[in-house]
Amino acid sequence: MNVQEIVNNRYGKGIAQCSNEEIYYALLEMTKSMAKEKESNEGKRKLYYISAEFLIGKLLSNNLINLGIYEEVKQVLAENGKNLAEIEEVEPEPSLGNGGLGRLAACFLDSIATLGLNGDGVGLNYHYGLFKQVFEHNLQHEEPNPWIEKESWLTKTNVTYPVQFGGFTLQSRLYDIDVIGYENRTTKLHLFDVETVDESLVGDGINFDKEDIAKNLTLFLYPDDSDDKGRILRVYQQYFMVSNAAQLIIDETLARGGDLHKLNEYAAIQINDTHPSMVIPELIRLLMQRGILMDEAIEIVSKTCAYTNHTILAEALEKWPIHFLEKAVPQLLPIIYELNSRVVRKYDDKSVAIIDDEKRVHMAHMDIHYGYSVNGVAYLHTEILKNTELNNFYKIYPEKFNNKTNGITFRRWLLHCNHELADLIESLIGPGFKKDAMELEKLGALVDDASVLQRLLDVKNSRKTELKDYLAKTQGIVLDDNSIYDIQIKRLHEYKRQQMNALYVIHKYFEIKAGKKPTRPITVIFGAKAAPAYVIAKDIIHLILCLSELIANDPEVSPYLKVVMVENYNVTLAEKLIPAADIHEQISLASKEASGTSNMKFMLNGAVAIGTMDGANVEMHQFVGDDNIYIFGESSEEVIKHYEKADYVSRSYYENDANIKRAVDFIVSDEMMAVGCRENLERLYNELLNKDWFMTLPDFEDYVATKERIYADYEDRMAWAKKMLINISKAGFFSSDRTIAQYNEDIWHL
Ligand code: 26Q
Repeated sequence: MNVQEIVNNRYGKGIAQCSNEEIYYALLEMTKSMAKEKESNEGKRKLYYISAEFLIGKLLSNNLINLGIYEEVKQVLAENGKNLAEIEEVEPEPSLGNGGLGRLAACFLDSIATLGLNGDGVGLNYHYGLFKQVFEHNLQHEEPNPWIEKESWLTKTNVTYPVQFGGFTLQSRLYDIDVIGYENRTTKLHLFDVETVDESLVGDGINFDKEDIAKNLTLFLYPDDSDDKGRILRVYQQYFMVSNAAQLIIDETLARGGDLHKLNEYAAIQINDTHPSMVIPELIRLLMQRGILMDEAIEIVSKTCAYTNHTILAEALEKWPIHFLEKAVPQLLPIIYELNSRVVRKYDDKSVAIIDDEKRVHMAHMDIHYGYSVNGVAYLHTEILKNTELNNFYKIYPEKFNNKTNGITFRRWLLHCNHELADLIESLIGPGFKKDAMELEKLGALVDDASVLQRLLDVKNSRKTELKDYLAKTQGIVLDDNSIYDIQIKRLHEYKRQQMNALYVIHKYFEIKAGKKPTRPITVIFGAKAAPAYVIAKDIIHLILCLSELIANDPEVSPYLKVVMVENYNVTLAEKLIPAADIHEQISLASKEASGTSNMKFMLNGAVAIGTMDGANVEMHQFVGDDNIYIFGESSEEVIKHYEKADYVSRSYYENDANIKRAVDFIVSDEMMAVGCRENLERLYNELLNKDWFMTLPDFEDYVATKERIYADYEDRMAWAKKMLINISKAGFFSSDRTIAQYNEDIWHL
């Protein structure tokens, strides 16, 4: 059925007579029924990608593109005076993830479907997702972000399982979302929920009664990116997720005529960070319930599960106090004790034990001992895991360790978010790059063609204007599209060093005051949510918002420098910001950013990076060379040495460098106090002066010098356009199709 027919059936009128809402729901219905026709799951071994987060973003346009009917639908709507872009606005964005790890899972599902692999995602159906960020008085506040409407991408199934907790049992309900691959098949995202959840539990902001698990279990995604404020509710959520996953896997295996003694031939489980790690003891428990002896159950599960690590920050590695598990999931403890004692008997090394002296269960340790693969998410990250962070495990199991450099889906991050650029590329090298991202290399032959470079600049300019219009309309933000757009968008964390970017803004403010005006105005754009309990992260947001206000009100500086922080940064905003960027900031402290994935999205959209030798920046640098990426700062080896020797003293940088002192002091100046809160600003000032755990100050001067260089280089527009084109031409490696093909080749063997 086509749009016209569906609209007619639903509303008894024509498209032209419908509201955008009505058309949206008609398109939703049409897309869901088209997805059904394409359903297929073939092959013996099936992948289950278990993840606490799937940051899928809006689905309508992407699904239309992948079904190959985007242009046709757009045309029909236009003939009836309707604009598809406006209809897209009607769709709520599901915020089922914190950041990189969740968005990666979503890109992976797109690639799994596109490559026609036999694999599904399994996660939780959080009713309010992550919080919605609002700014008041230059501070972040959190509100619930409801996204589930009467009609949505969710399809209620009749699959339901009992999940037993200490003292009570909950009955689950499975909801499915179709994942439509590009001109290919569909796969499923399975989201489990409980029907007893009570949304009225949520009161002021995102506060709710933490006691009543039956009523609160799937209300929110735990909003913590890497600060282990481990709460028992999160244990309940995790166990609920993996017990459902394990029951589903066993059911599907048996339904396909499989033999549980050979479960590993029917299933591969990818454990996305340690959040789903309890699937290991749970699956062992369920196999034993079905008559398999413990030795064999452990062996089967160890051949089924593979673990991906996404961070080396020690504080982000999950360690659950035994008494949490005793309360929430007592039935797992005998198994976890047994898994631990087997390790302890075999290896006389406390550092590889599953349970430590403080009676905490190290989830990653369980994954490494009882899984068959451990992977990092970029070359450097995997090397650090092998040689430093997990070295004791690497010595035991060298064959388990492997690297899978992250990737992004080019459908969403080019074809969907940047039609103009995709069209330009197609006109230059044909449509082949849509299926095979490596074909972008063909652009390399055109880097000296002035007319091509001019068209590339034209596309960028039009995207900058589009962003300007969008932010004016949606957030009341006024941009100057003749300025340089310099963008940093990612979760707020000290290791990502938004504070260094803010210190640069202060530095520039002083330079402008002193008469050193930039050739062209600069717009520094931030987007970031801070975990609600992460105090310093919230102080950094406060600093940025205060700077934004202060500079906007200073007529001496505002014509040359503007600071913007977009509210409620999410996938939808990323899709508008990334195509409009001239420069992107990838300035984490070397060794701390496992990979980064926005770096790849910017590169693909023709922005140039300023960055440290960290995460996937290292591989980007290797592909594009020194002339096309701006690298600065200490190396990961140097940084790791500072930590080993504990020799970093931030105050000495402050005392010996006038620029640093001037910038840091400004945080607590009278001018700042006039727009900000003393408590927040002083706390941040003291943090930088007395601790600065992520070493902002040692990299500062190099950062400033590199920024000056990149802004100067921007003025040679043709030379800059060449850098843009080279970045795009080398982005093919970062397609998640490549990443997923490697997972399948080396780990899953589907
Ligand atoms: C841990 C304990 C308790 C509660 C929450 C958490 C928690 C939640 C989310 C810990 C970590 C996360 C998310 C981590 C994350 O997004 N990591 C990013 O993963 C990307 C995909 O691999 C990488 O590109 C980024 O470098 C990495 O920061």
